[in-house]
Amino acid sequence: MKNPLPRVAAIHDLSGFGRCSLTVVIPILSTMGFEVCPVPTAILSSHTGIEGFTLFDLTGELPAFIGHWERLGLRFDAVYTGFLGSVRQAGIVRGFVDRFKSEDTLVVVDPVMADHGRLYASMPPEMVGEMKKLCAKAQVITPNITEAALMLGRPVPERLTAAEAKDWLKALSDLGPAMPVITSLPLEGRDDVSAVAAYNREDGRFWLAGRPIVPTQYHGTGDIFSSVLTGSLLQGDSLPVAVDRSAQFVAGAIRGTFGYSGLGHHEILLERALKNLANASHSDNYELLP
Ligand code: PXL
Repeated sequence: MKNPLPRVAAIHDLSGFGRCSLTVVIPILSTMGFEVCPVPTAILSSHTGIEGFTLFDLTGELPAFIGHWERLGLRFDAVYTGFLGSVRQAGIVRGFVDRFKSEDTLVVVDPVMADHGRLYASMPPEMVGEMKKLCAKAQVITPNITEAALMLGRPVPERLTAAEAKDWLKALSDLGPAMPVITSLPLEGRDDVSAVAAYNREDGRFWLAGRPIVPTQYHGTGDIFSSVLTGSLLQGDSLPVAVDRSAQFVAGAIRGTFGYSGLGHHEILLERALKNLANASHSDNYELLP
């Protein structure tokens, strides 16, 4: 019998504190109605933005872990990858995609490496080339502007015009994925908006979604965005609706947190927003990129 619940292989780290990666991927995709099968890439005491974090790399365990899944004959409706524990792991994850994907499998790669112009603390520079190769296997990729710049070998821009944003999206699509999405896009003339731009190579259309900027930064918002995007596409939403729902949910989670005093940057109150994802699809705020 066909699995009544679509199944997602989620290849991310498990960070004990600071909501990000598997601690947001699993609740979001479960709430949206999917079975999540995690492939933990590393175990951390917290995300790498908190000083003193510990990291136990699980690269050595993955071949046996994946081998068991192969013997079980598992199949996935989506493979969704994020933070990797080592450069060598990137090759193993590419092998995973090749072995477990079928014609209908949605492959989403979030090339988690960097933000605000810098690689994360645990990331060697060689990860950039490895992530590029992994992105080539995806239909959808979700770099932030820093990750996009690193993969394209371009400087991180202060501002991008709409025409430049289209050029960046096309260049990312040339790496392989038919649907590149760039988050944290500093779009000229939209200083007050946290913008996300997307391109669908299949129909040649470019999309823009965004929400008013809240003057704060929370860790894990990229993981929240990409998880909702994956779930939304699996539910059958179009690319602009999926991008807009994701931007809307992230903005709601940020606003639901920002009003409280005394919370740190790693404490986005995901659980207060989660139930909104159980509602029927709702999107009202995307536009064509001019
Ligand atoms: O949110 C991306 C992310 C995922 N996993 C780990 C991280 C980060 C960002 O800092 O450190 C371990």
